Parts: sequence; C-alpha cells; structure tokens
Amino acid sequence: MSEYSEITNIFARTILDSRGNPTVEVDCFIDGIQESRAAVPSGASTGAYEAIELRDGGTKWNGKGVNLAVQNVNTIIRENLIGLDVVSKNFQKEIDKIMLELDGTSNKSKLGANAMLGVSLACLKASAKLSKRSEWEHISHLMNTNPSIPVPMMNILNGGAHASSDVDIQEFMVIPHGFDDFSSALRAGTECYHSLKSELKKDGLLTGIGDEGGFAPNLPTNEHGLEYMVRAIESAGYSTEQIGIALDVAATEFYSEEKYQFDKKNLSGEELTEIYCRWADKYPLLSIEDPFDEDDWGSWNLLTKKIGRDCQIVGDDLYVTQAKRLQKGIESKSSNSILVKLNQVGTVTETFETLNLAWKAKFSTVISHRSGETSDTIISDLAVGSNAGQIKTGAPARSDRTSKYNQILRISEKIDNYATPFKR
Ligand code: 2PG
Ligand code: MG
Repeated sequence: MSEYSEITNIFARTILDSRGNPTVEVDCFIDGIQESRAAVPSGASTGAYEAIELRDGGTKWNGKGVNLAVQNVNTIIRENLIGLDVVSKNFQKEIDKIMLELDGTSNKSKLGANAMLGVSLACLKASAKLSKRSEWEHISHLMNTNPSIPVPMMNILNGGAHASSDVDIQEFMVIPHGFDDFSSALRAGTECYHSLKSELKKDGLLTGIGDEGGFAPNLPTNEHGLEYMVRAIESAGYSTEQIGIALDVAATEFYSEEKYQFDKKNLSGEELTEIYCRWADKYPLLSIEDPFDEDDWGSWNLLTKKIGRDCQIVGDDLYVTQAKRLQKGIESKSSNSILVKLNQVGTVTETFETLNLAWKAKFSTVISHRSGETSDTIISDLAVGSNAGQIKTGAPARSDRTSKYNQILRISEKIDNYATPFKR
C-alpha cells in the first residue's frame, strides 16, 4: 500500500443547488491534499421508492437543510474511511460497502443517500485522479466497458412539477440522433431550443423557463407541446428523421385513486395508453419516460407490448435505479429502458450493478441529471465511461445544465466512438 494514496480526511459542507435549496458537497483529502470534490443533486418529482435524501426539517431553509447529512459525513463516515487506499483493488466497492453497513437500513434513511452519494462520488474522483485516469476512463476501467459518447436528450419545453404552467407532461425533449458526432447533435438541439422560443413568441406565449432551463408556457392541451416540438425542429431547418422527440410524462405526479388527471380529464391507464399509441403514430416520438404511475405495472406492460418495438419506454420513478425493482420490470416486461440517477440509489457501486442488470436484459440506458443540479459534471463521465448510450441533462441553457453538455464536448476531443442507440 502506498502511503501517498491513503484518505487522510473527508469533509462535507452545505452548498446551494440550482433551485436555491441546500445540498451536500464533499471533499476528499489524500496525504493532506484535497484531491477531489463532489456535489449531490436533488429531484422534485421524486419516486416513492428512491433512497432517502436526509433533510433537517424545522424552519430554517424551509425544512430543507442538510446539516444532519453533512454531520454524518464529517463524523461516522469520515472515521470509517480514513486510512483506506484509494488506488487499492476494489476500493470503490469497499467504501460503498462500508457505508451500506454503517447505514444498515433498506432505504439509506440513517446516513442519508445525499451523505453517502457525496462520499461515494468524491472517493470515485479521488481514486481516478490518484490512478492517473480521467473520470470517464476510471469508470470504464471499473465497469470493464468500451466507452462511447452518448446521444443527448435535451429538455426544451418544461411542464409538470418543473414549471408553474398548466402542462401536465413534465419534459418535452429533442433527441438529435441523426448526426455523426456529439457537437453537431448538440448544435442541432440547441438551434431547436432557440427556434422553439421564436415559435412560442410568434403565438404570444410566455418564454419564461422552468427548473431545467426549457421554456414553460401555458398550453391549451398537452398535445400542443408535441406540435410546438415539431415546429421547433422544422423551423430550425431539420427534419424529424434527424431529430426525434422524447417525453418524460412523470405520470406519478398526476395519478390519484387509480386515475390520471390529464388534460383536465380523469383517464384510466388504458385510455392514456390509447393516447400514447396515437401520438407514437402521428409524431416522431422515439422515447416515453414514466408514462404511468410507479405502481401501475399493468399499464406499463400494456404500452410496452403495444409500441415497445418502435418506441423506447423508460422507467424512472418505476425503477429508481434499483436493481430489485428493475428485476421486477424485466420479468413483467414493463418497459425496455431505464433512466439512471446516482442519487436514487445512493452509491456508485449500486449504480453500476443496476446498469449491468439492464444491459443483461437488453434494456437501453439513459444517464440522467436531477431537476435540482449543481455544477458537478460526473454524470457526463458516467454516461461516457459506462457506454450507456444516452444522457438527459436538460435544456442547452443555464450552467447547471450546460456544464454537463460542455464536459461531453471536452471528452469527445479524446474519443470519437459515438453511440447510435436509435439507429435502425
Ligand atoms: C426526472 C427528473 C430529471 P426530478 O423526472 O427524470 O429530469 O426530474 O429530478 O425532478 O425527479
Ligand atoms: Mg423522470
């Protein structure tokens, strides 16, 4: 063991996220020098089965303080990780296991998934640095993958829990999949973002933005969102063969008493399925995330059966990046794709396990940001290093979102293996 690669300190603090809420940031020190830093994101439309984000409650920060999580890092977690060698074999697995044992709960409610993920990521980055690898190279090394540059899913029209508008669907995204490299795809998606603004303005609609940087107008119906997406793509000078549309419906948010409150109507799962099928026929719809509630497994199965051959059906709240729920989805044929968010499960090792399980079942995988973000860009490295194929990280605007796209631009100077998840 080299004395120069041992953890000498782990230190957490409170910082602000992109929504102005507190979150956890963790520094990792090797031989007395701060070698890495990681910040933890936070969701708004969180799934009921996500690992617990520890919040202080009370009146300060509207109850959203993360003092308890910070203290957990600076006491119990720190004490148990000091002295570990970040370049030792199985280091990542080892530190994640130590934290899981210290926590001892099934949902990370003792230490907090925000405390654990901050440490897990800071350790991953320190290990990469001391191993003289970039973060994406290190992830690829740990996962034994062939790295690739992901296709972006760019959320240019925000609704649902991410906006104050009357639109039920949370995210309308462009997928610029018909391009030879990431920078051309990013440019095309960004041009659609700007043309969407012009199209909305033309119709006298507001162009204020939502939590992920996309425009957030009121619209007469949800389908109008799809029409604006097509207008944005075409008025930017592209065809819908080159740029498709993805939705994150986040349907759990408007499900109650076994009905979906959608477009001011009370719909059953079957009725909503019919709407999606019609849209898949009429629009260049390549991907639908969370079309149904997180416990409405029957509707998921029905939609996947009906359009899953041509359309990616993505489980986010359904799986919450957890292998056990994903296993259930694989067995019950509930979708053909999974959204992967590190903080839904809380450690790097468990995230890798979920990705591996998804690939074994031939599911496609999308690495994702949260609606509350920081300037941390590790998800870009994760998307490349894991060979996930796709990344969704919001609009091409606001540095909490552009930081991730910009990191992929930098990485793509080093490798030119561009993923082609939508090639038929
Ligand atoms: C989602 C995410 C990210 P949130 O539902 O996919 O877009 O939103 O972080 O609010 O859960
Ligand atoms: Mg989602």
